[in-house]
Amino acid sequence: MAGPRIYRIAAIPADGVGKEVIAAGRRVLDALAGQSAAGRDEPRFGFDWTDFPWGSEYYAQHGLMMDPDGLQRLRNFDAIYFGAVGWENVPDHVSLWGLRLNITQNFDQWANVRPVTFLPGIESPLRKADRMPLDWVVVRENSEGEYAGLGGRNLSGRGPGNEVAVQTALFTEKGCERIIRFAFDLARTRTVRRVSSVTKSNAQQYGSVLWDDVFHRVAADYPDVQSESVLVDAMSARFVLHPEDLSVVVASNLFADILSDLGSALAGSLGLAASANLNPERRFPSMFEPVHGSAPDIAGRGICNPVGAILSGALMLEHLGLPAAARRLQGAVEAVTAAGCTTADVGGTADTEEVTDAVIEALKGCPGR
Ligand code: GGG
Repeated sequence: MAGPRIYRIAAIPADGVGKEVIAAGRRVLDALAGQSAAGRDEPRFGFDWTDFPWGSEYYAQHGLMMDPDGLQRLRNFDAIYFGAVGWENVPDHVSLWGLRLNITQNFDQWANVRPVTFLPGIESPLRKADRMPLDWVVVRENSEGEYAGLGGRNLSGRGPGNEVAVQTALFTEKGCERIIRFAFDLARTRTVRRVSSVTKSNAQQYGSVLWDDVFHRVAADYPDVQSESVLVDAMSARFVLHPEDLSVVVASNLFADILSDLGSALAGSLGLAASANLNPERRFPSMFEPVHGSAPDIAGRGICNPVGAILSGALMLEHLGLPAAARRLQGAVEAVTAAGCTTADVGGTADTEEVTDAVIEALKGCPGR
């Protein structure tokens, strides 16, 4: 009998609760792999983890968020499992650009997929969530837009109060087209085939209008998928008032970042939200991380919500070609939240370890569907 397929995963817990949730997610993924067996509807598999100590503590010792040759060291992994970045000893823009954006941009992880999932047993601030199924995906352009990193600060030599800063958003036809096509392709896999594109093209007459033009051109190639263009302010209201209309929401880097946080909060907590930073061409490893940040207020206390990291693990399984295992993991998480085993951010009394143990236990009763 052939041995299990071993996936090489780079683990970068980084800062704050990132360390706790990545440890939790790894325990769950290893338990799931341990259950994989011939006879299930997937091959046997396992994980070979390599830890990288990068982050703000590493910065305190080395003056860098990651090794200078870090990207080369990550290059040949099957995937990256990432925690969270940001701590008080490093300015946020230094830690973000030095680690998370260093990886997403240099590995051309241009599609950031952020499902908004309403889990059973989790209270949503939306009354509608009790009456109807809600479920949509935010697709974030992850390589350019407002995160292109173009601009500068100057003229401070003129004296106090005279400095200027320019921050330029970059919209390329190629960048717009690839993320918009990705969104339409994703919509074709969903029950409701609809793509909502979000811009601010009344005020942003260059970048947003180019995006809209590309969107309308690409939409013509997908006559089987409904499409609409919505301003970001209107879409914020739609998230709250008519979320049942949403299936795939595609937007630029900044708008989708903000909208996906809103979506996670509407689903109950940022601690629940999973994400995948994909290089769809697979020229580079893709990176899977919870949407939440390092949460310094609760870090180190063993009470953070591991669900976002665990469900990011499910997205990683899908990417690795293990959809049955991903479904089993999703089912186990749903069983645990439905049973009321949840952390304080969603009103529960369980700690990180108890939720993690409960997911591992639930896996035993969750067949691949
Ligand atoms: N796990 C997500 C994370 O670490 N986020 C930190 C953060 O500040 N992100 C801002 C961004 O990527 O736009």
